[in-house]
Amino acid sequence: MHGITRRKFLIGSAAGSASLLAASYVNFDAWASREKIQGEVKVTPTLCDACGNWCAIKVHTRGGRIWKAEGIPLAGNNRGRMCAKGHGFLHEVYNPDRIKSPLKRVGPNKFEPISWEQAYKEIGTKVRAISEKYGPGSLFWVSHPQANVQLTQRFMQALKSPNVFSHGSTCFMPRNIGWWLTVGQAKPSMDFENSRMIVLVGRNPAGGMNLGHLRSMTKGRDRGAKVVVIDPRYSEAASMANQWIRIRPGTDLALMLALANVMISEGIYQKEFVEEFTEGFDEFAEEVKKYTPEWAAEKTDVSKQTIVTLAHELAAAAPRAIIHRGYHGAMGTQYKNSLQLVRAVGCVTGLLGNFNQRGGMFFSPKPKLGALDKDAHPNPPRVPGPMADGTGDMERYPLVPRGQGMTQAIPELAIEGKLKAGFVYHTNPLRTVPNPARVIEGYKKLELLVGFDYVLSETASVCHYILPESFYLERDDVIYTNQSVKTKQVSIRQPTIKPMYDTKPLLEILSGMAEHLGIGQYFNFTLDEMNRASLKPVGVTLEQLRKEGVVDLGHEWKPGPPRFNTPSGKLEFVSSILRDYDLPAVPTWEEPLVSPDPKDPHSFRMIHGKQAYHTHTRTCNQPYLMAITTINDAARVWIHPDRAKALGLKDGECMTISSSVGSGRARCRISEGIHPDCIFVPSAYGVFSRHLTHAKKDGGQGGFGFGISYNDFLPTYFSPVLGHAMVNEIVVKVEKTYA
Ligand SMILES: Nc1nc2c(c(=O)[nH]1)N[C@H]1C(S)=C(S)[C@@H](COP(=O)(O)OP(=O)(O)OC[C@H]3O[C@@H](n4cnc5c(=O)[nH]c(N)nc54)[C@H](O)[C@@H]3O)O[C@H]1N2
Ligand SMILES: Nc1nc2c(c(=O)[nH]1)N[C@H]1C(S)=C(S)[C@@H](COP(=O)(O)OP(=O)(O)OC[C@H]3O[C@@H](n4cnc5c(=O)[nH]c(N)nc54)[C@H](O)[C@@H]3O)O[C@H]1N2
Ligand code: SF4
Ligand SMILES: [Mo]
Repeated sequence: MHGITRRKFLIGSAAGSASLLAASYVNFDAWASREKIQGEVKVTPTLCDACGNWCAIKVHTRGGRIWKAEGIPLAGNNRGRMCAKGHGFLHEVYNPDRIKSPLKRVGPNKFEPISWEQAYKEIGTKVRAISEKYGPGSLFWVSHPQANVQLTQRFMQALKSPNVFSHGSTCFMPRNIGWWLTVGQAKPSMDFENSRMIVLVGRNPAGGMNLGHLRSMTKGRDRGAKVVVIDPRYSEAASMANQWIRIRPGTDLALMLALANVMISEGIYQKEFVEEFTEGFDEFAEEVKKYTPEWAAEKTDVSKQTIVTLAHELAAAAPRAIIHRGYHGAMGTQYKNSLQLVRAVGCVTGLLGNFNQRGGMFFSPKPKLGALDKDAHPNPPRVPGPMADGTGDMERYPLVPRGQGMTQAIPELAIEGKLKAGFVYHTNPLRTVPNPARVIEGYKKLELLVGFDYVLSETASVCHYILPESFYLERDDVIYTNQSVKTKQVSIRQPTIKPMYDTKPLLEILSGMAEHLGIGQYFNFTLDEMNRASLKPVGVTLEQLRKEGVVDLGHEWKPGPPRFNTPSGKLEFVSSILRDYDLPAVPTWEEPLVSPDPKDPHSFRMIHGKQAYHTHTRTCNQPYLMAITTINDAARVWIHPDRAKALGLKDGECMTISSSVGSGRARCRISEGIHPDCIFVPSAYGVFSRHLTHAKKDGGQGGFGFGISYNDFLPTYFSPVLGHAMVNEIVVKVEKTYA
C-alpha cells in the first residue's frame, strides 16, 4: 500500500463518506480505557450542534464524562447516522481552549475573567448609553439563523432595534427566495427514495453533509434511480453518482434553460400538470425558444448531446424525477445569476410535474408549536422601519425578509457610524464574510461588541466582552421541529453533562442582561416554561421529549394535487412578484458577473466547497478532524493538469494566488476532477485566531496559517436583486511560487 499504514488507508479511503470514517478512526472502547473513562453509563438523547443539520443523537456518558454518541434512527434529519464532524466535535467539550467564565478585553488579545454580574452591569450601562446617544437603530445582533432565533428576535425587539442579521447572504439566500417566488415555500422537500432520477446541481450532500438526504438518495439509487451530479468538480456526491457532468462554473442557468427548451419543443413535459397547476407557461415557452442546446453547449462546456439526453431522461422518469432544491453551491449565494438559476430549476420542476407526487418534491408537514401566554409574558412591540442595511421593509432588496439582512454590510455600516454596538452569537464573521481586512476594520470600529462563543474565535478575539454560552452538550435550547421529513417531528437539545465551567444557556444570559437594560419584563420566564408552551398544542410533554429525544407526531405527507402558496396559488413560470418589481419575471439568461480571461494562463475563477470532516471555519482547532486533513493532505487547492502544466506546476507544489483584495499561498492538488476554468478551494482553512492553540501549535502542518480562505480574495459584493455576497464571482491570478 505504498508505505501507508492500514489505519491511514482506512482513513483515506473513507474520507469521501465520513459517516464510515468515524467508525474506523475513533475506537471508543480503546479510547475510553486509555483515558480511564469508567463508571456508570448514562444515555441522553439530544441534538448535535457540530453543524447546522442538528442531527438527533444519543450521547453516552461514563462516570459523568462524554464517552460516545450515535444517531437516532427515528429522526428524519439523520435517520440514525452521525458524521465524522459530529463524533469529532464531542471532544470539543474538553478542549483546553474553552472560555471558562465571562471575559473582558483589556488590551489587544488580552482578556480578564470577570463575574456574570459585572458583565451584565457594564454591558447594560454601555448599551443604554449608546442607544440613548445614537438611537436603538445603532444596535445589532448577528447570529446563526436557526440558533435560538425566537429569543434573539425578542431581545432585539425589546431593545427597539430592527437589526437582526443572519449568515444567509453568505449561504443560502437565492435558494430560499427563488423557491419561495416559484412555489411559495423556501425549502421544498424531496422524496428521493421513490425517485427514478435524481439530479444535483452544485449540491454535494456527501461533503456539504446532509445525512438524511444522503440516506434517502442512496436508497433511491439502490432501487434503480439514476443519479446525475452537475458540478465543475468531481465531488464526493459525484463519486456516488451514475454520471458526472463537468460544467463550466457559473453557467448552470444556461443548462436549465436548454433543458426546458428541449422538453417544450419536443412536447415531452407533463402537460396535464402544467395545465392545471402552473401559471405563465406560454410566456416561459416563448422565452426559452432561444436557449437551444447548441447555445447552451457553448456557454456551459457541456456537449449538446449530453444536454439533450439529460432532458430526455428527466422527461422519461417524470414525474418521479427530482432536481435537488440546492443549498450553498450554484443555487446559493455564489453567483450573480443564482436567483435566476433557482427560478429556472423551479420551472423545469414544473415541466416534470413532480410536485406532491411520489418520487418528486413536496412540502413537509410542519408541527404548529404553541407560544407563551401573552398576558403573563407580553411580547415586546414590533419595531417599525427597515434594518440598518435597508432590508426588511421594502426599502432596499425588497424580496429579502426581515431578520436576514446582509451580514457583509455590517462592517461598512460600522465604518459609516450607523452601527455602534453589536452582539455576535454563534457565528464568526471575521472568518466567514468576504474581504476580512474590511470586516476587521468595521468590527473594530464598534464602540461595543459582545460575543457569545465557547472559544476565542477570530471574532470573539476582537469583542469587548465574551459571554460563554454553555456548550451544546451542556445546555437546553428551544424546541426544534425537524425539517425536510415526511412526518411531523419535534426534537430537543438538552444537557448530557453538567456545565464544565462558569457558562450559561443563552436565555439565562439574555435574562441577566435584560435586568440591567430595563427590559426584564420581557424575559420573565424559564426555557422550560417556554418549551412546555411550545409543546402544548402538539400533545407531547417536555418529560416525554426529554426521554425520547425525538417524537414523531405522524401526519405523514401524502401524494396528491399540489397547493402552492404563491399569489396565483400555482407554480409560477412567470413570477407575479418579480413582475411587480419590474424584474425579469420569467427565467432569463444572465451572464456571471466576472469570467476568467481564456487567453491568460494565470486567470482562473476561484470556487470553493465543503469537506465532509469540517464545518465552515469552526473545526480547524479540533485535533481529530485536522488529522483527517493532514493525513489526506486535503487543504490543497485543486487545479486541472493542463492548466498546471502551463504554469510549470507539479502536484503538491506551491501556488501564489492573488486578487484585487488579497493574496495567499497554497499547495496544489492536480486533478482531472476539476474544470480547467477554475481552481477549487476547500472552505474550512485559513485560521488566524491566536487563541486556538491546536491550530496554532501545528504551524505549517495543522491549522494556523495553513491553507487559504476564499473570503481573503473576495471584495464586498451585493448582488443587484437580493444583495447576496456572490462568493464565486472572483477571478484570481495564479502563479507558481518561486521562493
Ligand atoms: N461537512 C460539512 N457539511 C455541511 C456544512 C459544513 O460546513 N461542513 N455546512 C452546512 C451548510 S451551512 C451548508 S450551506 C451546506 C452546503 O452544502 P453544498 O451547497 O452542497 O456545499 P458546497 O460544498 O458549498 O457546494 C456544493 C458544490 O457546488 C460546486 N459548485 C461550485 N460552483 C458551481 C457551479 O457554478 N455550478 C455547479 N453545478 N456546481 C458548482 C462545488 O464544487 C461543490 O462541490 O452544507 C451543510 N453541511
Ligand atoms: N471561510 C469560509 N467562509 C464561509 C463558509 C466556509 O465554509 N468557509 N461557509 C459559508 C456558509 S455556507 C455559511 S452557512 C456561513 C457560516 O458562517 P458562521 O455561522 O459564521 O460559521 P461557523 O464557522 O460555523 O461559526 C460558528 C461560530 O460559532 C461558534 N460556536 C460553536 N458552537 C457554539 C455554541 O455552542 N455556542 C456559541 N455561542 N457559539 C458556538 C464557533 O466557535 C464559531 O466561532 O459561512 C459562509 N462563509
Ligand atoms: S451532519 Fe454531522 S456534524 Fe452536522 S449535525 Fe449531523 S452529525 Fe452533527
Ligand atoms: Mo451554509
